[in-house]
Amino acid sequence: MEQSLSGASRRTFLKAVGAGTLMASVTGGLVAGLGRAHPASAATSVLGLAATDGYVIMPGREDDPLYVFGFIPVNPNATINDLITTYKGHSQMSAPTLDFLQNDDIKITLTNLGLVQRPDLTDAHTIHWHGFDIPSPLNDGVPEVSVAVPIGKQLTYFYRPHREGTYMYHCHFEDVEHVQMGMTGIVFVRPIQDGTQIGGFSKFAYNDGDGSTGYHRHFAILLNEVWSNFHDGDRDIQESIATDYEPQWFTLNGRCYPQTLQPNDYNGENSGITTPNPNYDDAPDRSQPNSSLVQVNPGERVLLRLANLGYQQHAVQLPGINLHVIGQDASLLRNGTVDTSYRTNTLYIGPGEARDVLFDAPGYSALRPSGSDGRGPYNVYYFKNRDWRRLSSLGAPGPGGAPSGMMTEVRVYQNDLPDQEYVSQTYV
Ligand SMILES: [Cu+2]
Repeated sequence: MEQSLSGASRRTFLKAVGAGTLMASVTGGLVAGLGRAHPASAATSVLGLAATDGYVIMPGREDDPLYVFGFIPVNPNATINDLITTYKGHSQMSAPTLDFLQNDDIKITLTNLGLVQRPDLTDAHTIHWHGFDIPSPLNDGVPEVSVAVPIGKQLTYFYRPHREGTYMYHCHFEDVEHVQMGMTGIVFVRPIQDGTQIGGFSKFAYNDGDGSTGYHRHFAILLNEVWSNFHDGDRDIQESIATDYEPQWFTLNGRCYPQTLQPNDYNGENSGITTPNPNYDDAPDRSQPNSSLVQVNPGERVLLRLANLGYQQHAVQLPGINLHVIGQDASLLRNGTVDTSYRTNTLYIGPGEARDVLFDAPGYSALRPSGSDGRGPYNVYYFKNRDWRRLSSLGAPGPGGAPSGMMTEVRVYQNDLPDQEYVSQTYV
């Protein structure tokens, strides 16, 4: 019997993507494994991702969208035929942010839909959780030592992450190509300490025991570069030489400023995750659905979950606000009892690296509103690359001229924002 792409199922996925909702029964307790005790699963998350191609908009390429590969969220129970009919050629960049709780059972069914633009290219795809130090090889997504998913096939990956922190995921099949083509996203694991009250917080980046990694709001931001040669070459059946890498665009969550400020568009309705649109299409704002806008209340503690899946190091700054780096590559910066976290105004983050960064939002100054949006007046602080060349696109000038590139805004509002229901929630 065929199963349809029901809205309810898609909603279930999107809840896990954005809201981190626990979706199954709680069992708790400990189970003894083979000679080693592991915590039992707290809950089970069942997700679907589909791999296919599509197009995105970059500055200067508004009339000539850029060819990409990517992961899109789909109903994990839908048939392969239904998924191909609905989603083939409708990819997105960047991939959905995945939010899980430590020790959850996680099942992600990956379906390879094939490529519309390149039917001759019969590449398989995988899901690789980058930075997990104790993966099971079968579920690690490295095709040379495991399996990959051919066109028209599905594979369900299984995980039970025992270590909290911010990671990233990407396709590992012909990875230099597929990663650059857009098959990249952030995955993070919330600590089991979440939900307890420590130091005035109930949400934490790590199991710190003292509340030092507590936060009020968190935002997942994927840093990347985009090199047109690779994308145009794949579109036109031309080989690209990776050592010639010279990216034109520098992106946050697959967008250049000021597109980074546009709200999340998980569902085509600009309304977060509540009304999923089964007719997911490749309109520009939907093929780049992940906002980087950071909206906060005065005095709140904010966690930035940063990952870099480009091929170059980046130095980012948030002028006017001190950055407190408390996590690096999914590890709490604490050596025994020694606090190795650090405060900086310039954060360096290399390819394949992740950082967890806390900052305290300043107060709101009514004397100097920077702007106003649907939430009222705000003061703005710029989260941006330090290199002016990465604040431009195709040679166009950066801020002050034609702002572009790797930049977004932290908006501190005069009026109260409601509590965050899921990571990177935008309020319009
Ligand atoms: Cu791939």
